[in-house]
Amino acid sequence: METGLEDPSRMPEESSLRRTPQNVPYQNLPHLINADGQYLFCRYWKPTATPKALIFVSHGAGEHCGRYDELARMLTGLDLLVFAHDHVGHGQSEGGRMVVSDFHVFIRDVLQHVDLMQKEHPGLPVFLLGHSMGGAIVILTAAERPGHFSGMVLISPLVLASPESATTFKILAAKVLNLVLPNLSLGPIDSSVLSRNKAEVDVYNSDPLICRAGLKVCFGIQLLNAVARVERAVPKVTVPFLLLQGSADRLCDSKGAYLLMESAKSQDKTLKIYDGAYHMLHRELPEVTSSVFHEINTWVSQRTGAVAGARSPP
Ligand code: XP7
Repeated sequence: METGLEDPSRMPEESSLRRTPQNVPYQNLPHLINADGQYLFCRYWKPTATPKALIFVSHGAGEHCGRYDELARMLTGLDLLVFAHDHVGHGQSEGGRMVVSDFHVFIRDVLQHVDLMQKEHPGLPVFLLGHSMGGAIVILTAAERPGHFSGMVLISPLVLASPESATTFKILAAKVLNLVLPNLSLGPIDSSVLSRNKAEVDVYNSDPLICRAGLKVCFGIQLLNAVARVERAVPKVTVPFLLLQGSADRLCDSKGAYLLMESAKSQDKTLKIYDGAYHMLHRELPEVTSSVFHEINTWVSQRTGAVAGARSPP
């Protein structure tokens, strides 16, 4: 019997049924659908003038792209069109919280979003900005498309596993554990090591979109994969970059920043070390964070022909 129920034109729009982990329908939110059919929450910050360049913002583990609003607004003031999404398993995107089948999914999704934006804005140069795990994503994204990106800004990127979290023994133990207890929690990040700015630690501890649950073994394995891939990619990196690193960062050791600085083939590379600063340099003590904003502003302006310090009218 013909019921008509199989007819796709009679089906309700699928997106109207899909909701964020916070139960908001995606049809009310900017989103994209990745190659696995997962819905990713997107954000766009548009300059008032015609954009000079595009820049993708790649957030870190456990957090979400809404935390880059201030940085993004500074960049729109330089006439950049800023775009971002919450990586799979993060914020308002789908996927088990802090779970990814393979680290490359993050890179693949960034490239999908970049391709989409470049189709809408042909001819514009594209930059990448990433923090921590988001920095590893940016490095691997740039490495996958040699010559494609005009530059990358890295805020305490994940380049090497911290000596504390990844001793040879712990790596071996994690690989064995991953086979039997992939969902076992490795314990949460001690939020006091994120920043010396207590107000920023409080913001981190109270944001409902941040996943503060302990890192699962299977996600730890993907982070270790990322680190191994970054190490192999670094000698092939030619893209210009600005690298910002805190000397007292216990989550992403400054040794990683020095390795990147020494091994990358980029002609145009800049490293700035913040003495005594912790991990979230863009959310650190006011003197550090204002310098971070200033350095990014100057570096990007010089490479896009924008006027440093410019802000779009309120
Ligand atoms: C590992 C393992 C590795 C914000 C981030 C959060 C820090 C780091 C955090 C753990 C186990 C192998 C809020 C922790 C990965 C990168 C922060 C852990 C970003 N910034 N990190 O605003 O992305 O690394 F087995 Cl490599």
